[in-house]
Amino acid sequence: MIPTNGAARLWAAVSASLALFLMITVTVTYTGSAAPAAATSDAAGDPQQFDVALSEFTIEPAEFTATAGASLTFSIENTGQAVHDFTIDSGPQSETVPAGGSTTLEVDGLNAGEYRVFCSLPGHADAGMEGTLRVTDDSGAAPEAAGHDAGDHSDLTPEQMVAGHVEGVKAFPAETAGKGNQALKPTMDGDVKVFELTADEIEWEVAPGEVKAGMAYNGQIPGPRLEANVGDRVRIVLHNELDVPTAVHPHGLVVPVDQDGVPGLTQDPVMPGESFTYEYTLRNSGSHMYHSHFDSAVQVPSGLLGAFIVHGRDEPKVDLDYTMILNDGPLGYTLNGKGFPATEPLVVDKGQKIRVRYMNEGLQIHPMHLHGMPQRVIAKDGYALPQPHLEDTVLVAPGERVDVIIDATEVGPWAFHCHILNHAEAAEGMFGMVTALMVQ
Ligand SMILES: [Cu+2]
Repeated sequence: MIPTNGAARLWAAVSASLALFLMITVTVTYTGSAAPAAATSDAAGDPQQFDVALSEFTIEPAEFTATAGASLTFSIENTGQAVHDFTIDSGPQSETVPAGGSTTLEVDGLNAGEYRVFCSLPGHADAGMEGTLRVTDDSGAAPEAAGHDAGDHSDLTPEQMVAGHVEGVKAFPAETAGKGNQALKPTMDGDVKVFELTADEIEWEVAPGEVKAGMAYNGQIPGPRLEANVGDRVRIVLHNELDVPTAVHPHGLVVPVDQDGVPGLTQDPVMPGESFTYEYTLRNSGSHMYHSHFDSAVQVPSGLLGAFIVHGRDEPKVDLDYTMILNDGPLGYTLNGKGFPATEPLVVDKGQKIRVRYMNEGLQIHPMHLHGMPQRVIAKDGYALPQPHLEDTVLVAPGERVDVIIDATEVGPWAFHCHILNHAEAAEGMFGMVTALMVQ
């Protein structure tokens, strides 16, 4: 769905004010303020080793003390549920570490000083993943601040902050390569609807110029949207072109256990180069998903996920039926695989009705807040609620699907974003889980 010219004009007219709709959260920005020094010839050159544990949202320990000029080895373990890294203010940075993973960061000869250490993933430092590395010289002289105080939340001038915000909003919706969640038309084999899914590693442009390593079904993140009707017989043929094993789990669907896609429990893993065929009859309608169930804390946030919508009887009539898949991890904070300003606006006319099917494939919760109009919550996990109710902020936990109806009664460009604000905005402007509902 591409906004019309009218919508784009409407958007441009009020773009400058949109930035003010969201509370500004500030994050620390940093510059390389202390160049690594050559190791000195004294005892300071002895190697020093530190164990570091990363989790949501702490770095343990939060304080390190080292000697100037020494070779420092940080043995880093990610004990959390999300992807993290370990970054030192002067520039050295570990590779990103998946949940349960570990890595090592070697740093040679830092100058005496106080350095901020943190996780560089958007929002993680603000959420608490930061600490201090004190590097002292032999003289025991008090270290000079080499980085920035924890309380010094931005190097940006007010004008630079405004410029960043306006630039992002002006660029919205920004063009990027690749589009996920595209409807996949099945082929028919008799009465069976056949969907072919090929899993492979890809490069994915999350936001303009921001290309990240991901995993995808049919080259798109989220994977193609599967749609069928309750009572249909479907066949899902998975081809594994990844370098690692995988499998597909039909999340939310009631299927025979041997179709549940859990390697080791219900089937063998699908090895690189192999294929696997699932076939079942759709028994329950609603907003469901399919995703990898192998090394899933890596494969799902990396992109091996998609919507599986089963249409039933008595569905509400709407003008726009919009699937919004939430994700967090190696691709950052995304809506349908893209971060603001590359997210897609929802464009409707005044008086129209929208159904949003939220699906959370990430490892974190995301409270989705729409400005201007309430959201009528009609279904949870594909099951109709006996008593629909209104909310303006709809919490979607990992694995959950929540369906809402929005009556587009108020004209204008309405901010629509995750209300964990560091999933949506930084001092430099909005990013990640932000889009807009544009009512013309
Ligand atoms: Cu969020």
